[in-house]
Amino acid sequence: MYTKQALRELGISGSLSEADRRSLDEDGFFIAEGVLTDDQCAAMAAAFDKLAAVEGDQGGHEVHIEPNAQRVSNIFSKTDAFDACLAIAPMLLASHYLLGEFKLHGSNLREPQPDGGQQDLHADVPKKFDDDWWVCNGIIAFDDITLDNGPPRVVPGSHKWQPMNVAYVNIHDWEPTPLTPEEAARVPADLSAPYPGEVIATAPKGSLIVINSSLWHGGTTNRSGARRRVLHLTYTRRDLPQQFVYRSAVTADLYTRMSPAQRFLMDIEELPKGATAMTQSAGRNSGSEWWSPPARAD
Ligand SMILES: O=C(O)CCC(=O)C(=O)O
Repeated sequence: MYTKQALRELGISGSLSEADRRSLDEDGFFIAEGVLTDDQCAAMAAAFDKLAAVEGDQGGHEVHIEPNAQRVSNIFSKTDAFDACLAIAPMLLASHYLLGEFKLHGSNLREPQPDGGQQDLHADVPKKFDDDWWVCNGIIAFDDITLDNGPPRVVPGSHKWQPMNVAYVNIHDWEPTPLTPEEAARVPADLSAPYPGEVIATAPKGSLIVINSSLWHGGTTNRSGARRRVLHLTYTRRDLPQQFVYRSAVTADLYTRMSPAQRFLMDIEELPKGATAMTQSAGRNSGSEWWSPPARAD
């Protein structure tokens, strides 16, 4: 199996629209409305609440717990309610365009809680050279994302700049190089402050916001307290590690309900030696801390 073949088997052929491709190239993001129906949004929002009620403040524990934002990870092992998100054409076509041969990277539900959700400006991943794209991030909205319920902010064009404030767990074998004076001047003194030229990304429920993960971006505060449930669905190149290793957590139900093409894209075609398609141990690919290296024992 290869990526183009998997997409074909999911009924997805052709390429990104010219406008979306241009936005992704120049701005580092685009918004596609209407990728889910209102009924699908309502069902996924209810499934979000059900998982959040079970996991509470431990939600996201397999990957990352974020104070003041409800998260849930490893969602496809827990429910089939979000399966339709795995077949959204602009998401898969954008990932193929940026990454070539790709696989699922992460699947994290996220909702900023009232007065919570503010994040420092960051890029999700490093890059070793211009246009070395590592991850494509899709924010799929089950509620309207408005100016005051914690919309994401993005800095158009910043995917072409140096990686900035990348979480330690995402750095892998990247070695930072010294910043040029021009690069150093771009780094804000206050990472939580509004950045010149930033865009607040609003979108009606059922929309997909595709972000090149090298773009400088971040969550903002949910000032109104209105619901803002989304799924962050991320894809990465096949040579890079997944954020959540589904192969080590696959359930019999997940394995059997995925088609061969979906198993390929989730990287659960070949299970570890001796494993059955039953729940394995936690799927996180590293025990290290999110923002900094683990403390040394000595
Ligand atoms: O959910 C959002 O609005 C953005 C969150 C984000 O950028 C992140 O978690 O890295």
